[in-house]
Amino acid sequence: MPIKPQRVFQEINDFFDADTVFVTAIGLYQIWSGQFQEIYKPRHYLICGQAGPLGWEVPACLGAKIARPDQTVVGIVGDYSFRVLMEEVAVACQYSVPYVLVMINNAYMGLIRQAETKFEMNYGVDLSYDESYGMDHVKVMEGMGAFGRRVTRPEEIQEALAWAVETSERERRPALVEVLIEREADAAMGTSIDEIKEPEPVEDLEEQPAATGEV
Ligand SMILES: Cc1ncc(C[n+]2csc(CCOP(=O)(O)OP(=O)(O)O)c2C)c(N)n1
Ligand SMILES: [Mg+2]
Repeated sequence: MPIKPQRVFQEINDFFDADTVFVTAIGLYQIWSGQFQEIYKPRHYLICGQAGPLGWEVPACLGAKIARPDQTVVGIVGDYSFRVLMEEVAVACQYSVPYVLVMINNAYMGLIRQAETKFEMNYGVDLSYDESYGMDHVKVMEGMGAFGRRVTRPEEIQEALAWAVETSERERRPALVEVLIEREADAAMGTSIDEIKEPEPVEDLEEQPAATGEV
């Protein structure tokens, strides 16, 4: 506690089978998804590509489920990406299209926050909330006729995923599992493979030779 993003994806890998179709768009949540998620079959990992249209996964889940009605469709969303096209959940309710959303909620536009650290800034990226302000994503889902559950403890994740799959299929509507994660977790990334920075020590990784920059 707070939950590390790695833990969420470990639970996702453990829970969903090889026939699950995953959809994701753009943000730290999507970079972690690309790094940590196990995908077994072609055309089972649907991404929006380099354009990075935030929020794309919410309507894309609709299309994926209509194309593959017998398979579980899971959208991996950020707290902000969800808000960009969340009204599409109401469309899924209207046309009885069930899917699961797993929200990686860091209460930040995390990708932008991480980029700002280079300039020692933390400006205009905060999405924090408490009882008196901010967005309650579970209530937003319920307000559109869908379902949601918030998870703050790692041991609750599996049960919440099972609840979301079962509820969404039974009720023919989307269900959200919102996981509150460590707010300022960074993703290991770089513009080329020898520039990747690990934000935290990697215990089981041997000391790597210094990058030479040669290709
Ligand atoms: C339509 C659109 N607006 C803005 C952006 C720029 N952008 C990329 S990621 C991001 C923040 C994403 O925040 P969140 O969904 O919470 O994901 P996190 O990085 O926190 O995991 C923004 C604003 C974009 N890619 N597309
Ligand atoms: Mg976020």
